Amino acid sequence: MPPSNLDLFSNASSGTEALGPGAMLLRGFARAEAEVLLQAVSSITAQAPFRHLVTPGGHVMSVAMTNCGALGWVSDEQGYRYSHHDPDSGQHWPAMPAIFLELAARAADVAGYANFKPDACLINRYLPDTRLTLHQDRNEHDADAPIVSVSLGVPATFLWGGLQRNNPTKRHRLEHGDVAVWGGPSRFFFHGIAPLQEAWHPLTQKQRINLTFRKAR
Ligand code: MD6
Ligand code: FE
Repeated sequence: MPPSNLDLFSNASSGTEALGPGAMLLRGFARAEAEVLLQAVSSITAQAPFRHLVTPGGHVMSVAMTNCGALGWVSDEQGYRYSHHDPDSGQHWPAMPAIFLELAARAADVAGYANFKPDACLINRYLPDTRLTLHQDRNEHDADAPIVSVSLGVPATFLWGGLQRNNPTKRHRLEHGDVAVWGGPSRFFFHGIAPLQEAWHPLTQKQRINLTFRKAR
């Protein structure tokens, strides 16, 4: 029997992989919508451009970030937090597009988290050599809600550890259209992105774009 998920991209995979307790990787889940998602990212960044935030320790992050939704994740010398306003413009963050909300809710549902209603979408831009060091996502008030993370463009290596920073990490390749969902027992697992390898994707050129949906309040 031919696989039912055959599509135009015969080298792209679909299906579900367990990452760990409460965490899964939905291969190719957002691939069909990728172009529309990236167009929405362009309109968001026209209002709230990508910028390099400074960590509380004074380091400039190599990942460029912006947000959409009621709340946006920000960092500066005062710490990490969620803010209703873009600190660069003083304006509210651009609204979360309906297609973002629907995709995030659908992915969460497939992974076993019903009724996910994110109020924050962090948008990350990676160029060659950009990395995100091991961290926990713990600035959200609602620890019961999962996190939904959408990968677009150039592939990346996801580093996936455990509850302690020094736990061994596994490496998972995140491809264009892959969606990771995690919560429950792995909600506070350490994770990161290895330095991005130089590559080319027709929709994003040298970039990887990541959308991370959270329920912050
Ligand atoms: C990224 N993602 O994939 C960075 N955090 O570019 C994250 O830091 C992340 O993918 C929490 C949950 C899923 C993630
Ligand atoms: Fe994270």
